Amino acid sequence: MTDIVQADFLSRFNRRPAGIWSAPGRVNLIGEHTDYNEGFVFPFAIDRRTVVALAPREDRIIRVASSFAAEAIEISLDELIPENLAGWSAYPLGVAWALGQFGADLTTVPGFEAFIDSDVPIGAGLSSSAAIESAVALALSDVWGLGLDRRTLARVGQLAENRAVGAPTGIMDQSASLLGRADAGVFLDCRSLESEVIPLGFDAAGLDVLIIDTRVSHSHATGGYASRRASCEAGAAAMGASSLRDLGVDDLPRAAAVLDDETFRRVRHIITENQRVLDTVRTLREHGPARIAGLLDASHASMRDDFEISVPELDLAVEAARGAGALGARMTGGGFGGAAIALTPRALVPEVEAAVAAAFVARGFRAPVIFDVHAADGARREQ
Ligand code: GAF
Repeated sequence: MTDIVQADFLSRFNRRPAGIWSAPGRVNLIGEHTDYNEGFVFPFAIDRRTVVALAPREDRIIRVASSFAAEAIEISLDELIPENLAGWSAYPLGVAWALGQFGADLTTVPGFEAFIDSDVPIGAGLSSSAAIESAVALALSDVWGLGLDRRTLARVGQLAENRAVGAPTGIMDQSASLLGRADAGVFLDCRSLESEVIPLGFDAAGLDVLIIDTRVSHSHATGGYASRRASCEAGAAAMGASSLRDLGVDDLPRAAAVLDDETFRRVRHIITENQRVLDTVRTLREHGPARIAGLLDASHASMRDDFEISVPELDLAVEAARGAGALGARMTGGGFGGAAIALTPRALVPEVEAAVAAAFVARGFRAPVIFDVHAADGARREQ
């Protein structure tokens, strides 16, 4: 893809880029909606990437173009505030603005031109947005000579998403995209931002991670995502905690007594999901990847019944995959659409794919898109 992006940059801007950078999408193995509760997550970067070719200009103009939109967007650094940003360009331009909040002097840095291409599916819950943010953040940190570390670049991407895109999301997706490693997951403490790269061993165990993209579209800038976040904050406050991270399974009886039923179930999801992340990491280390399957199933049930962020298509994907031999399955990402993952013995992949496709036909749902992913390296400079 780097050759194509280089050629696209050349034909769009009539010159060669100064460099090419890339960043992957992510799958969250487990730990959903725990990031903004200062809890634990365990995602991995995937072998689908966003590539950005970029070159500084001699003036203060920014021009961004991409393979997924016809028009190039132009803006001056002097006008670069979240309120002026919209559409797809809010992701790269939001990052440029957010770097200004993390030390870049936007009154002196040069403008730039950028061309972006990606094979991370958009709207599938695989963090195509974080892939753009991470690639652009790394590129601009290099070109503007900022020397920011990856943990800070993740916060830059999150701030861009929160302020320029308007989605009140946590730090997980950008962290996975920037810190991922081949065949490994990123175990992240979202309070301290300490992270550990932990080998997954799926390939060696003969396991594939299947993505079942339901093609039910979702947006975290509207509706359910923000209301779940608000419930978590209300639940923590009612329990006298600064965040749900401070509560554990021992606090559940008191939570049941103090909270209304809906808030209690939201809180119970977060408390038990944090525990499941810790259990997944321990189980993986002690017993290998096949044994984490039950935790994936339990995570899905908790999101379906307690956090109520699943949809019928995701539930069906999980049930059909499990029925055809997947060891464990769960929806992944923020919910209300997007994709499920199914941890599947390689020999059973054709059966699982066929069973899921047939189940969708039988229920009259739009055909899902099914493919496998592998844990890949995080953001990097390509050229
Ligand atoms: C989305 C958000 F961007 C993440 O921060 C995280 O909250 C996730 O939903 C749910 O776990 O991907």
